[in-house]
Amino acid sequence: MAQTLDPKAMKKQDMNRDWIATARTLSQALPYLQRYEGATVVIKLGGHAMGSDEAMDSFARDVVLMQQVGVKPVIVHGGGPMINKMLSDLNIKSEFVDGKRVTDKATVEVVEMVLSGLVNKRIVQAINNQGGRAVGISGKDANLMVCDQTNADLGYVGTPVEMKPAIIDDLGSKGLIPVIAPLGAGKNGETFNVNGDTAAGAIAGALQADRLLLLTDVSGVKGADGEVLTALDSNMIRSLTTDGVIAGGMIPKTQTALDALADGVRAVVILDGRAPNACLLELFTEHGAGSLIRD
Ligand code: X2W
Repeated sequence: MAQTLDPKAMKKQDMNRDWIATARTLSQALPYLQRYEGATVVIKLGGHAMGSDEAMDSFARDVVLMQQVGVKPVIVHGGGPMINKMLSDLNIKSEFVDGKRVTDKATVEVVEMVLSGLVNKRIVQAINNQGGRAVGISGKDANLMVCDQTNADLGYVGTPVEMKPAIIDDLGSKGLIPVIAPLGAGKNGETFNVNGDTAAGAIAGALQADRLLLLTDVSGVKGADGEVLTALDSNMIRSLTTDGVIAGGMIPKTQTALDALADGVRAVVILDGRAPNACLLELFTEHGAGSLIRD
C-alpha cells in the first residue's frame, strides 16, 4: 500500500499501464495484420488533408508501417489548395465547374508544376524521411493513365480511358512506394489535369485494389441526422444522393466510390485524413474510421 502513495512509484505504475496498453493494441492488431498481408491499398491524400509538417510526417509514418507489415501502399495525391495559391501568386484566374477546374494551357502548366513538383516531392520526401523508399511519378509515366478530354468547355481536363498499371507493380515488387500526381497523358501529346479522386478511383480499379482510402477533411459520409454513417452500400449512396442528404463536395467522392466498386475495388473508405493515424485506425483496429462503402 505504501508503494501507491509514493508519487514516483505511482508515475511508474502509470507508465507501465501505457506500455501494457501499447502491447495489447499490437496484439489485438494481429487478425487485421493477417487480413491485409499482401493487400493493395490505394490512398488518396487530398490537398485539404495535407496539413502541417507534423501531420505529413505522421501520414508518412503510417504508410511506411503499412508496407513494413506486408501491405502494398499506393499513394495518389491532390493539391487543389496549393494550385490555387500558385495561380493566385501568378495572377491567373481560376474557376471550377462541377468540382473540376477549368484548365487552359497556362493553367495546366501551373497544375503540372505544382502537383508533380512541389506537392509530389513533399510527400516522397516525408515517406523517405520515415525510412521508406518512395518514388514520385504522375499518370503520364509509363502511360499509367491515358486520358481523353472530359469536355471542350473544361479545356485540358482529362477523363482516364486507358490504364497501364504495370509501372505500379514494377515499383512495388522492388519495395518502392509509388506516389502518383493526378496528371494524364493525352493521345496527341497533351497533358491533362485529372481530379485527384477520379485518378485515385481509376488507379484503384486498374489494380483491383482491396481498399481505396479517400483521405479528406471531413469525418465521412453523414446521414440525415448529421451523424457519420460507418457502413454503406451502393444502393444507400444512390438513395441518400436522390434525397439530397449526400450533396456538394461529397458527391464526387461518393461517385468515385461507386465507380471504384463497379470496377472491382473491394471496398472504399471516406475518412478524415487530418485525424492522427487515420489509416492505421481504419486498417488495423476494430474501431475503424470514417465511412466504409462496399456491396
Ligand atoms: C484538380 C487536381 C488536384 C486535386 C485541380 O486542378 O484542383 C481538377 O479539378 P484535391 O486536393 O484532391 O482537390 N483537378 C480537374 O484534385 O486536388
